[in-house]
Amino acid sequence: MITATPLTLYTFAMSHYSEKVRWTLDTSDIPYREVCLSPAFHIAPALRMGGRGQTTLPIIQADEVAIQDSPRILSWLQLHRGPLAVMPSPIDSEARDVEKRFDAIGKDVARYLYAGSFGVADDHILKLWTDHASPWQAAFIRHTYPVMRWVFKRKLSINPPRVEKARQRIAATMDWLDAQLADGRTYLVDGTFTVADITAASLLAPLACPRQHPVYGDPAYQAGMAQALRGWEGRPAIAWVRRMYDLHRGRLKGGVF
Ligand SMILES: N[C@@H](CCC(=O)N[C@@H](CS)C(=O)NCC(=O)O)C(=O)O
Repeated sequence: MITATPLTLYTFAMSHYSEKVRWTLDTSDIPYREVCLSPAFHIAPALRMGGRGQTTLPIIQADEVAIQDSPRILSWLQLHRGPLAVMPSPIDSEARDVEKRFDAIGKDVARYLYAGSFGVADDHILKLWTDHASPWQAAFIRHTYPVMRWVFKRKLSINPPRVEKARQRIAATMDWLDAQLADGRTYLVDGTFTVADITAASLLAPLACPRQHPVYGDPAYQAGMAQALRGWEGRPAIAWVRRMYDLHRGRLKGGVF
């Protein structure tokens, strides 16, 4: 591995796309520090660093370079900190196809989780949204929560037809995963742990609640999100996510600032 500038990873603590990049960095022993941002306060830095008119996290930064969007981050890591053991070569491989398949349900997972939790677990959502905020940011979020919730619901299209569609899309992707696992395999591609496994496990982790994850493993999260978590338990896909965490996810290594 090339010795290079330390990386800074900008995340939301509860973001599954952030977890995908965090896990790739941890498992590849790439040093980084993590900066957890809070909703609303991520917008200006994300627009500025990303430079693509997008407000999403994760973003990774090294010196003057900032990369937004998890697949682009993985490609950048492969090029500048690779070759990574979890990144097959050539880059356009089956593993990256699996990555795309699970990236595609990320918004559905978020939509489905929040749909069942807004109005039910508002206190817990407020806790998640303020855990990494400064005191004045936390006060702002608490004060404007009803407005932020409204904006969030519109932005994520949290309405009954879209939520039902999200449920169907998640179920179809889990069906696909269950079918892959039916032959007893441990790993999705090439019989080895790759970004395919990392992406599938990270993107489903908010529903599988692996104990290793500081947010999803918290019983308070599981209680708050109970409605969205119901119904998936017992699926091979969910057991497999927990197994990936047991096999490949030790303590999170990046220092959170
Ligand atoms: N395609 C992006 C999606 C990332 C994404 O949707 N991130 C969510 C959090 S899980 C986010 O930043 N939402 C806030 C926003 O869009 O402003 C990626 O793979 O990084």
